[in-house]
Amino acid sequence: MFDTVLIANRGEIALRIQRGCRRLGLRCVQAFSEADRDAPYVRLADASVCIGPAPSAGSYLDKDALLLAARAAGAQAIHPGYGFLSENADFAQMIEEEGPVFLGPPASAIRTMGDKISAKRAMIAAGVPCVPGYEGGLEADETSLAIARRVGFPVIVKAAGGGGGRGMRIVRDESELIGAIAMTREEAGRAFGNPTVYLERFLEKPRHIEIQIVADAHGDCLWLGERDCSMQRRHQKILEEAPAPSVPRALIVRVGRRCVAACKAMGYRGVGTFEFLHEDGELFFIEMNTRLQVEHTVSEMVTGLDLVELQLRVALGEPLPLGQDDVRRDGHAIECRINAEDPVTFMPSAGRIGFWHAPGGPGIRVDSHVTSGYVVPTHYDSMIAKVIAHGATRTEAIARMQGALAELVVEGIKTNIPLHRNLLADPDFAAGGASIHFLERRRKVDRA
Ligand code: MV4
Repeated sequence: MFDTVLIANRGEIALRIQRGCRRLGLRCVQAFSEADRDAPYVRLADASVCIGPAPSAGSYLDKDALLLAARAAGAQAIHPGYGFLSENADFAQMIEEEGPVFLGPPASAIRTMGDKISAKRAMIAAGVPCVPGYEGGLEADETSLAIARRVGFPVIVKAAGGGGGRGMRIVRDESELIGAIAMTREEAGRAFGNPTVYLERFLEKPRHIEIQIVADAHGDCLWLGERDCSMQRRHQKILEEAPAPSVPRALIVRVGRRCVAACKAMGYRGVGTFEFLHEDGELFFIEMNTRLQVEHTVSEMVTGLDLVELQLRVALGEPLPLGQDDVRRDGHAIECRINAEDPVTFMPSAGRIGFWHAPGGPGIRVDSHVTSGYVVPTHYDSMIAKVIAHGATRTEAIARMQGALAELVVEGIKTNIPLHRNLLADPDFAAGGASIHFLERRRKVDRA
């Protein structure tokens, strides 16, 4: 079916995908922009091809350039990684029509999940619990006010074409609803080319819990446990862990099975993630991510599975090599995202890394493309490494992570390592189960 994969992404995930390809004896062709020409991982691939200039619009987001590169390099499959074109239904459809294999779900599934209203409807049909709300388009009028009253204030108005924290507005008072709908519609029309907005009950202090799934092309699908991604700032996750502290196993099992049902109903294939808010002992679906995620690593550490290998195998048409009863959950894993940024102002800190030393030892994994002398380009995401610690217990995973971060050296640029060290030493973090507001509220206390 395919023996060569074009990697249409950069940085640590490009290297991670190369490793998955090598595991299966697949050739990998690394696409790179002019800013990434000298990156060490480009040389580690079997072949490489320049796809355009540094700005992503002309390279990692250029659909035609990537398809041309795949054809020129003899790649019959394209892996989009995360970000960039990974959840672009038009790109997936172009690839489906042109012949190569898109290493993601069918374009139809990306499209359904890309529209947050159709996503929620699909979930309700499959019995996945959703945040109570109204799964239809709203106008800035009295009808919407009646709908919001029925749902109950406070509510949150969300753009159907948004997601990941873009295009939403909290409404606490009835008097503000119609104006909020008008403004969100206006912004959504400009940002996503779709002014449709919907509405949900606003949850005040939830945790962000997500469930990983993988599906093959033969109608089989597995849920691979949950992750807690509540440690975030401005919708950027900083630290993730698996399993989620003090979320009842029975709840995950029940909802995990419904996620599998939803995947089967839509003919899903590949890896995917169901995002939930967790409050008052319940899980409420908000969105689905139809890609391999940054934090897939913590699920790998506790299940012992290689998610990129599975992703490639199911795309090759192989049946899933294990059953639901074979999915393990051993110990606890934590991932710290190491970003090239100022730990206080969060401004990006690009430039040359002088000395780089990656930690190691029992239970430590580092996924990173950087080396001593590597130049962090200004054009892309600031994440330069992921440090993952695994232990028999959460306490052990934290202790191992602290050891790893004590050993990690990144000279020449600013990083958020001090923030991680500080967080790992915080007794409130150690207690586990903090809400999505924890990091931002804690910073305010620090500054006071
Ligand atoms: C919510 C919510 C509270 N109630 N929906 C933000 C990102 C997008 N995926 C959905 N988001 C939220 N939706 C209801 N009904 C709070 C958030 C939210 C959030 C969710 C997950 C992780 C971080 C967040 C930070 C702020 C708000």
